Amino acid sequence: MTQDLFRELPPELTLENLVEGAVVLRQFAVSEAEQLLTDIQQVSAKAPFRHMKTPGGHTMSVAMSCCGDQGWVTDSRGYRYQPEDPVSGLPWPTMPESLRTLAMKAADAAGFVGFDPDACLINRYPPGAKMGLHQDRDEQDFSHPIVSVSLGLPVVFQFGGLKRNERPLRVPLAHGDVVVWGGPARLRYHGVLTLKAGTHALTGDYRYNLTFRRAC
Ligand code: MD6
Ligand code: FE
Repeated sequence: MTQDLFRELPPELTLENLVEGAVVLRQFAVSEAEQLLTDIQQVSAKAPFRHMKTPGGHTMSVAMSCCGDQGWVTDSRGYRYQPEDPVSGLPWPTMPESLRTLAMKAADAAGFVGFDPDACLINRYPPGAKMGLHQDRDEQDFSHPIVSVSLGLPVVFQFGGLKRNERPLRVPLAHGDVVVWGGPARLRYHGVLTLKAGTHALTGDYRYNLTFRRAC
């Protein structure tokens, strides 16, 4: 009887505060990871991963896809959100329910109740790929948080200040870890260090990162 009771309890939730407004939910997405990865494959069948070009003309080492009402793009004209995939000219694939639900649950757990993302950017990192320090500032309203889900190979996340020159924290992120940030942390600089080669049972030699945003 007691055993049955315990079996019903949700897995322990660890809230790790990085700075005010930013938390890591360790292992939050582990039990749903296989479903998420299946749904990522479905999305990428319609909106294939591609290496976009920065406005400065550099090709990104990370391959990207998107789903939801809005997708994030970069090209010679700059960074922006738009409702259609520039490769196909079609609307971005619908955000799968598994992704949307996870993002809302994570935001709730972090204290950002009522988050309703309209964009999910899917980043695929091969070994050697990295993401330099940047701010997420292409969204209309910075009162909404961002939910970031790590799947597959681990990486070191850099979490800096509101100015680029502030020395960043180094936060190791593993499969299933979720970072949520908003409020006073919303415009902090962040990035990821170079992905080390490895093999993960579910993702092979890749790391995937999902970032959920409210773009409009
Ligand atoms: C990544 N993440 O983890 C890159 N941005 O692959 C981001 O750029 C990011 O994790 C905003 C909020 C959370 C993030
Ligand atoms: Fe970012």
